[in-house]
Amino acid sequence: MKRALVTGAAGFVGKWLCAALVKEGWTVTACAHSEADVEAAQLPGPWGALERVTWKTGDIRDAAFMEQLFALRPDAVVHLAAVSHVQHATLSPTLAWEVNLLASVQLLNAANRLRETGVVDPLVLLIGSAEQYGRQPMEHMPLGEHIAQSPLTVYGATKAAQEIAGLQAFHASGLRVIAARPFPHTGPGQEERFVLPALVARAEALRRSASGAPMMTGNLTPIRDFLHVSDVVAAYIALLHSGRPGTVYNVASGTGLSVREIVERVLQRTGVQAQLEEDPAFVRAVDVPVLVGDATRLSADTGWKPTRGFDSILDDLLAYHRTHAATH
Ligand code: A2R
Repeated sequence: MKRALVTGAAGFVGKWLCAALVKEGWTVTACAHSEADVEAAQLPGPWGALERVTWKTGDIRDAAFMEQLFALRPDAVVHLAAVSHVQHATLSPTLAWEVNLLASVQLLNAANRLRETGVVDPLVLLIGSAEQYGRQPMEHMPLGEHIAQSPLTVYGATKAAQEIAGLQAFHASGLRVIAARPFPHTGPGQEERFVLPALVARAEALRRSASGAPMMTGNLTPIRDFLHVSDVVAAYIALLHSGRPGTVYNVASGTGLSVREIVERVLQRTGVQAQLEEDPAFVRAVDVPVLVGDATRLSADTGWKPTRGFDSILDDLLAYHRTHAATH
């Protein structure tokens, strides 16, 4: 049985990933920021069972904590912990650089030291972001991994830097690092500060109030490529099995939808008719206009393919929102 260490395990993707790894027979050490995060993560949800996970809590910026985690000699590490929200990183850039880059460098160093013992040669899967590409012309869509990174946001820059640090460790010492660039993903359990759960909550509020009020939105023109979190987690596990160390992989559906189309589909699935109205409060000062990814490399190397279409993602979010809103 192989040992996996997952950082950021109590977060949105972490819960889905830990449950999927346990189901596959991995022994999972789940690293969370706080006890409160662990308690929240253990509430039942569609991500699956987390009873067989061993939790460790601490700050990944703390070198002693990192040593403690690597003393467990993981065969594979999936590094999810991050300041994951674009606006949060913009508002707290120093924190974002500390967590998304410096703590990752610390993790890579600890992995390297474990490798040097000759006991375990850990595989490190660094989770980056499509935001690393930044603003790209339409003719570059769908974006392949060969397109030069040009991050526009602090968040994208921290993730690009994390990837460079990871690949440098691979080139310099042979540490088995794989870098994933996931495009936007969503699903049950994602917080409502992220766009799709927020839109679903707003549409549901309109349905319940039957007020005929308009649907308030942010900028309707950006184009995004959305995946269900379960497909993203399947991609991460596929990379642990057959990804090539030293390689960067997009995790993407390859299909772009404008925010306008997305909002219209949300209203349609919710059963609400409403005018769309842009609210300056929801519009980001800096936003990447188009992000659509090409995951050919991931599919070729691992056989991965997304299984959930956009409407099925929405229906899942809606069902979760309805039961969750009813019980909270
Ligand atoms: O800060 P908290 O309590 O929300 O915990 C977050 C955790 N985290 C940390 N853990 C230990 N030490 C830190 N200094 C630290 N800072 C943050 O990482 C949270 O539980 C987790 C990230 O989960 P989410 O914010 O829910 O992100 P999500 O959507 O699961 O994304 C996973 C990865 C991230 O690297 C994203 O940047 C990427 O996928 O898209």
